[in-house]
Amino acid sequence: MLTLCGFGVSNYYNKVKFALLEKGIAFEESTTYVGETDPACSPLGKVPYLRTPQGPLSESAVILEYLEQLQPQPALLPTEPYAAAKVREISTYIELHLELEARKLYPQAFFGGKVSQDVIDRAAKVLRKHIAAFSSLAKFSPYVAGDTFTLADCAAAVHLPVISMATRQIYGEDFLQDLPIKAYLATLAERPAMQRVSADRKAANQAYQDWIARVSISRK
Ligand SMILES: N[C@@H](CCC(=O)N[C@@H](CS)C(=O)NCC(=O)O)C(=O)O
Repeated sequence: MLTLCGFGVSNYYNKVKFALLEKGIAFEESTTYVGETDPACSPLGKVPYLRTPQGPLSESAVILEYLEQLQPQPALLPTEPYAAAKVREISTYIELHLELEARKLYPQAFFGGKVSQDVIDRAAKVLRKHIAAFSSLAKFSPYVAGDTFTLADCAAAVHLPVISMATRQIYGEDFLQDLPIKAYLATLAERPAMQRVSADRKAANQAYQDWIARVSISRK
């Protein structure tokens, strides 16, 4: 049995959970917050990580590729090499060029912290450039890489809404507003796997807030 470690509010955790559910792979969940991770499983202390019968595995993109090889059907990657590479390209743009850049804003956008004006200004420039590049690749017809649901949708489903929220919060403008994100998310919301991820995320939110409160009290 596989065990997915992390917490249900994490976008990277939900990306892996979405893929597990779409593929119908049996798994257990182990709630593990940042700071409580096992260094033997996640050397950088990040979540999610997966415990497998053979050993642990970290990095969500790697985990998705593992799941695809572990159980090829239903396929979330095309078999044709170029088509598969295009799916990976879109996933990489979302995570490396959009999410990682937007993440610089999260402390202020979501966690009551402060980000310097310099970081905010620079992120705006970079995000606008990267979103334009992503827009030239993304299809939304109706899935992010074309007419078939793929691994890239597991990433897009969890990251794009957070990027919208962060830019709205910091700049007063949703930087993804020119993309058909609303219709795209509505299409994904018809999928039972997405419905489960969304419901579990809502349920996990209170436990996460309680954990944050406990941790901040114990640090005082
Ligand atoms: N590249 C990693 C990113 C995972 C990640 O950043 N997870 C966040 C939670 S959403 C985390 O663990 N943050 C704590 C940290 O970076 O130390 C992956 O794809 O798994």
